[in-house]
Amino acid sequence: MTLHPELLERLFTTMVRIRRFDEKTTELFNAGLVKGTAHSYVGEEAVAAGACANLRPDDAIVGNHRGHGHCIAKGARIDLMMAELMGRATGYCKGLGGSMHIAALDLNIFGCNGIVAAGVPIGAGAALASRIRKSDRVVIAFFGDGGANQGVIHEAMNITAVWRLPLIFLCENNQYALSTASDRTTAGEIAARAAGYGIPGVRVDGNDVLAVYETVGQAVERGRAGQGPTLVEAVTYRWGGHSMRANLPDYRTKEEELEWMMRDPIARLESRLVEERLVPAPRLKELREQVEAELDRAVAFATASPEPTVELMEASVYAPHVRVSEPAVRTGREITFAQALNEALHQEMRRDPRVFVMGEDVGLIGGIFGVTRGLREAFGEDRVRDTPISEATFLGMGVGAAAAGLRPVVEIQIFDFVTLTMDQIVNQAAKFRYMLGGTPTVPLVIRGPQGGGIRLAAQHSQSLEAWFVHVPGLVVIAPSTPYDAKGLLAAAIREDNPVIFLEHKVLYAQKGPVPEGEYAIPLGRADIKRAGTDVTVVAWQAMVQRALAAASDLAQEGVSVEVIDPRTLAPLDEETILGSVAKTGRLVIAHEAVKRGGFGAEIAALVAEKAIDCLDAPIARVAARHVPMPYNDSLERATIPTQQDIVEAIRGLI
Ligand SMILES: Cc1ncc(C[n+]2csc(CCOP(=O)(O)OP(=O)(O)O)c2C)c(N)n1
Ligand SMILES: [Mg+2]
Repeated sequence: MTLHPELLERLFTTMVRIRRFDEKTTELFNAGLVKGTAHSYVGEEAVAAGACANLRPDDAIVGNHRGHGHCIAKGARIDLMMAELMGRATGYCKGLGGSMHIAALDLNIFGCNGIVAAGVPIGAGAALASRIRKSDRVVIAFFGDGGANQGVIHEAMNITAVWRLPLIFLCENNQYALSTASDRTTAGEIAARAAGYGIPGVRVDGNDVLAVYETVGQAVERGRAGQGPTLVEAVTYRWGGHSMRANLPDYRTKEEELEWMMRDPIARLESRLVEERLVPAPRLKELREQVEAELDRAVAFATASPEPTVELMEASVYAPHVRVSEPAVRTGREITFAQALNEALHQEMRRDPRVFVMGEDVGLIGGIFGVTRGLREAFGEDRVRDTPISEATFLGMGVGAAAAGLRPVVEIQIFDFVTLTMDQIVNQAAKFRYMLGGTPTVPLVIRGPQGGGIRLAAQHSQSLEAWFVHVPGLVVIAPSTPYDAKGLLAAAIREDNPVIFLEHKVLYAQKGPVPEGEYAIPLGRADIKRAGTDVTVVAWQAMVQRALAAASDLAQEGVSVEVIDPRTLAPLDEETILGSVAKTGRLVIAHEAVKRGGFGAEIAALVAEKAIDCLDAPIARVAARHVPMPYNDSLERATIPTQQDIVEAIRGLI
């Protein structure tokens, strides 16, 4: 290895910058200027400094909670970092993220993370984006020895090995996860786990910056050459406590701490540089002084910076919604709901080369309900990817690929499996833009079938929309007709926010008129499926048809029912619902999900808050019984609301 003085100075300066930044952060935390918590990287500087010295500006990293060093080593400005730690509007995340969420997409820092190991799938997604774009960019994903025991790391090693993605798994083994020593939780050697996935796994002295530099350098070369991922385990030690906040009983001995402080990575490099006359001592002193001055400026900048406003905060949750308009003509051939979705996917993949599809069995067979049929033949395997059964990870890869500028459409084969992906949806996708100060976009569509009616029992039949509308940052779409399905899926793919796109299994085979050409339907625009004057029924997905059938029945008795399909639940077209209730004075809400805590409660509350004076009768909700979906068919029929249930609810109000 040739050691240019310039590289040696850079490694030295980076480590000193990291150390001094975190020493200063501890001081500021104790003084009450840095709040919440922060995790010091002191003692581990050689890992990030050595690893990131191999990267180009267009390469990416993802960090974890102990991420200051990762960001600094990748080139983050310490004044903007310090401002973030003080919660200021000038910080990297405008004070919305704090220590655990620092990111800078312009530097290809895809974010530190408050959820242990969650950044790794995101890093794998950035590596996938690199592959799809046919670039030689690589990604380093940092995680700890504790993080190494998360399932997503194993899933990610598998999928990146199969797809030969340019990801370096960089485990910083500081031998503890919070208070728990790694030998109490971890079987075998972490680096050895790579062998199970057929990829190189290397253990390196994490306090030797040159060893880290060289080892990661080889992994980077492998990644650039298209040879796939590498796992590097860098053994190191944090000098301080787990976090600046944690004030915990002792769990390490003083002797052990002192022993590791003797292996100080900065002192080690410094003495080698001086002894081997690689960099003169006065030059190192000068570099230290430069860091000190830079740090003083950073603290002064942060202290003088303004606090973020409530307006900034509220404007940071969603990117502006896609701007499209409802087509003038809704007529066309009769095709099924599944075919309509399929047309939208073909249309959008043709329109925009950034769109790609991944999920279980979506490629070769075109999905178990046929929604992605023909896409692989039309667009190739690079853009239509059959994944392993690793929902958490391939969904997280969707988040990473979306943040990297692609537009992934991820299929959840049956929507009940979304439970396995909740961290990536709720903590990552939904909050990515916000935590990063309201600028990045996450154009990710998460689609799949929910609902019952085909005897698939309790784990394949739930209606889960209420979970997602509760989370700021998500768009939730739930179409009921083939026409809506095509136009809304097109809009979802063009949308810059993460979208939960719920399809109903029993609707897949239903036919309806669908225009042949390209079109997209605006989000947050309800559709009046039938106009009426006596009672408003708000229903979505499979309940729309039942509500329409109930309306026809009641029309024969002279009762005029208006059926409103919100089509998108978040954003919700409140105006159309309130306008209708103002006209009819009566409201029934029908959904297939269980009643308690269902989205119907939200609509009822909306009308109670904003239009109670218009109501001539109590609000009625028609929803599933409070049971998991049974297998037995007559019990399933007894669980899901029927046309008759809706008729009776309406009759009860008039
Ligand atoms: C999923 C999850 N579980 C638990 C925590 C709480 N927690 C934060 S850091 C940490 C220890 C992590 O250990 P390790 O991955 O080794 O990283 P280190 O702190 O040692 O750098 C724990 C338990 C969390 N933030 N996320
Ligand atoms: Mg650890």
